[in-house]
Amino acid sequence: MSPTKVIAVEVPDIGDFESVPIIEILVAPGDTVAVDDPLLTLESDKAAMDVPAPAAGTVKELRVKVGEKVSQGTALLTLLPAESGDGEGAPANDGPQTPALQESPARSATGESPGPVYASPSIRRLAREQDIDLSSVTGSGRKGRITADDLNRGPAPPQGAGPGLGLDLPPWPSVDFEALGPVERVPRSRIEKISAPNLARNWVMIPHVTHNDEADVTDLEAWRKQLNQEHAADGIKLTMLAFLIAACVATLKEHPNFNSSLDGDELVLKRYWNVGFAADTAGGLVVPVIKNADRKGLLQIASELGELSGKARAGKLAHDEIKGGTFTISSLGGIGGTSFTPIVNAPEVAILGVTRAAIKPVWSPEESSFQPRLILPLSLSYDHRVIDGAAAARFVAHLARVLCDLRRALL
Ligand code: CAO
Repeated sequence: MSPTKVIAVEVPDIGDFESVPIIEILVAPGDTVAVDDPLLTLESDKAAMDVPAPAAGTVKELRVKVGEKVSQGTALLTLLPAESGDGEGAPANDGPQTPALQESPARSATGESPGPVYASPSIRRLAREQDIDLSSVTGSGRKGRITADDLNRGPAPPQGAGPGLGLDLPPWPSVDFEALGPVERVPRSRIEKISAPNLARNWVMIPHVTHNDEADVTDLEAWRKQLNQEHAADGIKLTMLAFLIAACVATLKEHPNFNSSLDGDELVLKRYWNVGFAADTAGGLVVPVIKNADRKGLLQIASELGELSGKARAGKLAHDEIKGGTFTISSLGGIGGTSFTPIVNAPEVAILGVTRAAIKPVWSPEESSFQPRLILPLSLSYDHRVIDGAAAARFVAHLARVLCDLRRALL
């Protein structure tokens, strides 16, 4: 039996970067680690990167300190590999090990105080994106380290929370799918991992009601087509969504509670109108925001819609472009449907769902006959803590009137 050999873990290839500071050391001598467990975190000016353990074992000696600058090949620590089953301690390739780097998304400077929270920069960034206070999350990792699963579980219930405070749900069903038949396991995208817990929180925390109505958009659609012909050379396509944004802003101004947020015992009425729109991308659902939509004409809204949708599909939206919304529109009209229940995008209090417009017979008292009209279904979900049913019905009726005749938006 050969003696157990120690692995010297070095900084792997970190691209063009030199002298990158160590911002966090996640292990101490004596700690046991599994293969791929993060050992320490480096931060370049572009990204934070976790250096994972190349093998399972016990940390023997740290050779660096937090703040020290390192480059490719710098010795970081030594690792005593776990004994293998046949008693041979070391893996075949003992000697210096340069594990593949696990890149974390860029860490933005927020001045977060270190405190007792033990989490990597990538987890801190996820928490910021999901507006989760890390100090309220119980870490299940080594030494209470917070993992992505802990974030998804959400805050720990308050101490002493009894029935009525916690949800007290039975565990999620555990099924051995593979035993039942062939399956394929597909990793969830980063966007899906962020949006899923947010959607679950909003659905659970907000008492949702959805109000359905219809708008006659026959004249609007004729005007849209005419405008698109006139502006064909400009490369701007006026979509129904652009008109919906303008009409929603006009309606929100008349119904300020729909452009608000709950803040404890106060309702914050916002005097700015930033309208988000749900965009379906290969990576998942994102909501870019048209800022100050009240100050923009239809052509500018249409042009920004095109630009933000393109960026959304390319996964290139900046953080600022998905922040600050005051109301959201989710349009499935290009795909189909007659109604649905969109989930309110907290801390907003209402969201408009739009499905496919269709020609329907509408009774005309003037003509004493049914007329073919283009009817657009509208589904408004709202937070019933802030908005009551009558207010929602008035809001959507107002919106339908504006869509029927956009001149009303100027009133
Ligand atoms: N009724 C009938 N037709 C409609 C329509 C409606 N309500 N809305 C759009 N259309 C038509 C358009 O006229 C267009 O037809 P043409 O190509 O013949 O002109 C076609 O559908 C496609 O429209 P578009 O995609 O160019 O424009 P859009 O503004 O409707 O959509 C966007 C843009 C980003 C909203 C869309 O691409 C998208 O991602 N939709 C999905 C949003 C989503 O997933 N929501 C659910 C989230 S869960 O709440």
